[in-house]
Amino acid sequence: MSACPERSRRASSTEHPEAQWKDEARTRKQLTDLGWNSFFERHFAEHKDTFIPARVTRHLKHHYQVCCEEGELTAKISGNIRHRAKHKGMFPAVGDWVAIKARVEEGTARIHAILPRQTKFSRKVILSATDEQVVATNITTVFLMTSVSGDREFSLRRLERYLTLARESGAAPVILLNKVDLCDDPEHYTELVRSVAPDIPIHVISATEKTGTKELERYLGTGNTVALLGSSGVGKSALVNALAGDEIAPTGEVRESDGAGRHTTTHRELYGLENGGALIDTPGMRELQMWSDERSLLESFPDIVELGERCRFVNCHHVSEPDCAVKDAIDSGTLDEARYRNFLKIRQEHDALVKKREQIAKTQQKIDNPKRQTWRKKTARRRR
Ligand SMILES: Nc1nc2c(ncn2[C@@H]2O[C@H](COP(=O)(O)OP(=O)(O)O)[C@@H](O)[C@H]2O)c(=O)[nH]1
Ligand SMILES: [Mg+2]
Ligand SMILES: [Zn+2]
Repeated sequence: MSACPERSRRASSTEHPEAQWKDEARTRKQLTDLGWNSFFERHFAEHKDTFIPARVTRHLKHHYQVCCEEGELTAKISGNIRHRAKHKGMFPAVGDWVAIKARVEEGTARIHAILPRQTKFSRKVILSATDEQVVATNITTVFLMTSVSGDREFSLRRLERYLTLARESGAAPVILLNKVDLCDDPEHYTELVRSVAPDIPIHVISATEKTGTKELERYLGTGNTVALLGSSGVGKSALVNALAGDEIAPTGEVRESDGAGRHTTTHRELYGLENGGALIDTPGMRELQMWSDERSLLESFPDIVELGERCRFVNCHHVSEPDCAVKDAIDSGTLDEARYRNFLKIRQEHDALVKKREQIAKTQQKIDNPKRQTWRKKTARRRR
């Protein structure tokens, strides 16, 4: 199944004006179903005379798949985008609305511009301290999925990380506890999750049995884009299929040996739904690292922030300072030590990233301001 709800390319209807009008109304609805709105319409105005709008549904190694009113096309980026891109985040990502030039007969297109993103979910690129990888854009809701089939697939710490990133994205997070059919005590897991995310909606579901999935429809529908995130094997693709009512996403059998799912989803993909709205399926992100600002970090740990207000020092790091309310809470058992350690770890990553960014900014400043540098060189010489 293709990402476009309307799979076939639009047949030519130019010979019949009335038919064309109907066609246009339908295709416009198609784009709206897929998330097109007045925000994008406004930003598309400058491209309107030359290009048509499309949404990126897949990102493969050397090309993109886009969905437009002409159907689904294979697209490449223009030299202009390539040359102007200063970092990875400036390339198109799944979920982006783009301005394209279409060659419908060939089934191809060229992407000439990326419209501003309403929201974006990103993570740090492994091995690159400052480059961000944009996982999905223009999403309204993030389904953070975990499985309750056993402790191996369930991790509160991982959930905290995903939550921090989700908050940063601008989309609303929703937590899904999947595989309830394999769980004796779902209430136990719900309580655990509620303790770290008291303000986030939690749904207990089974993607394969379709229990609890009906309630998820409220997050879908015309104009909405939901991204599914979570470790490999928790059932993201199975949920795509349950919500689409069709086997559109490949799912993996769980390995007998360690209970982990095979990596059947190898790339991110956006699926348009029959009743409007879109779902973005993603592969598991094994080494999820942080790309976030401090605000979202603190929002994910409101209990620690609150405790921190009672520390003796305003700038207490909650590590070795005297009269630290956070350390006291750990000693008295009111704050979970594992949660505290996770907080420290995420904060450390965050601090390292900030440092690295500052260094790069400094270097960039020197490059941008060569005059000052010559002056510096001169003064250095004079000193000698
Ligand atoms: N028993 C049970 N198995 C599930 C459920 N959801 C997914 N699975 C199975 O878990 C495995 C991994 O699912 P998949 O959707 O590929 O996970 P993904 O990697 O997150 O996309 C597959 O064998 C699914 O059939 C569920 O609610 N109950
Ligand atoms: Mg999958
Ligand atoms: Zn403290």
